[in-house]
Amino acid sequence: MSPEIRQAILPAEYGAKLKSLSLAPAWLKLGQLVPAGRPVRLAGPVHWSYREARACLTTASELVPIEQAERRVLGLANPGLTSRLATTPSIFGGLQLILPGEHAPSHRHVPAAARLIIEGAGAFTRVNDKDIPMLPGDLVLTPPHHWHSHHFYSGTEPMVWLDILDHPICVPMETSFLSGEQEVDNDQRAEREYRTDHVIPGLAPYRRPSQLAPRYPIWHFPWPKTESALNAVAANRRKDEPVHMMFVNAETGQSLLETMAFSVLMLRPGEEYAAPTRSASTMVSIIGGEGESTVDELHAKWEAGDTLSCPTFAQVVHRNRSGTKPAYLLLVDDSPMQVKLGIYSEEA
Ligand code: 1HN
Repeated sequence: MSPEIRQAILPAEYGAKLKSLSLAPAWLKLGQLVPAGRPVRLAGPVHWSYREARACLTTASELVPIEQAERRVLGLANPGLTSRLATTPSIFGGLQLILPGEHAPSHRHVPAAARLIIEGAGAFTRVNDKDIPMLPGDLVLTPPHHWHSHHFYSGTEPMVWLDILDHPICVPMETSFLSGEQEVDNDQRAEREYRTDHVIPGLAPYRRPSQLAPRYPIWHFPWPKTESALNAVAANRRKDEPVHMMFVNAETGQSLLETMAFSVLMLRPGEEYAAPTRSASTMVSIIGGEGESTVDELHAKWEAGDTLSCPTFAQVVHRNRSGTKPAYLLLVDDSPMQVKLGIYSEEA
């Protein structure tokens, strides 16, 4: 029976009575809440050209003083997701620009964040009390409730990076706020005491068995190290084995953030990679190279700085169009959260 017919048989005064008691006939919504066979998808596959977005960022820097904006960010707003500012159903991507001499003041909040640097040099992100240099391709974490500010110490050209946040999940959960000065997370105090740099993989600062491992032991993943690791792995891989490496928490082996996983895909010259069809949504940022992707009905040619939104269950193929140069893609997906919720699935 169609929802309209089911609706029609409800007497009007009964409907009014339910409403007055804050009750709702869920049987009218079942088709929307749990549609047969596959989910309702509002998020579309989308491609954002960095060249076009960059021009709009320049205009923003002329129109909006940093003091007014606090963060001068153009959100990658998926046109299907009208009720929230989001790139995929769970992930926000935004392009942030700061000019030489500017700084974005310190704040902290519930949503977890990370940044992928796209362009420029001379700026730092301060996470809690540590200055992290930002250079193209670097990945920098700001986990939940970590103080962060952005500072330009030297340099003459604007800096641009991709902000990556999970507020599309925190906002509908009604947990998102600036946590400011309040003491919200006791673990963090422990972290400040025990956190020290992990200089080489697998060699961690000593801690007694009674001490907890820091939840976020590494905040900075410089691109030169990532690139040389990918190139080293590629040298030992067969041509038909993808070069796909994920960033992991050095203490736990888990994803860097609770909600999002970060990985880098290297496409060797001419290589094509078909991603598994899965329940996770993915934001893809092109670190370097030139290529094209198919995401369901979207066909997009991309270059460095471009972003793609791959919705849940999308059919995704990435291809390096160069016959001589590698391409590198950062993939951010919500699989860790879906696994924790027990809802992650993929097709073989
Ligand atoms: C935020 O705090 C930053 O700290 C960037 O750089 C983008 C987008 C939405 C909400 C908070 C930042 C953001 C953001």
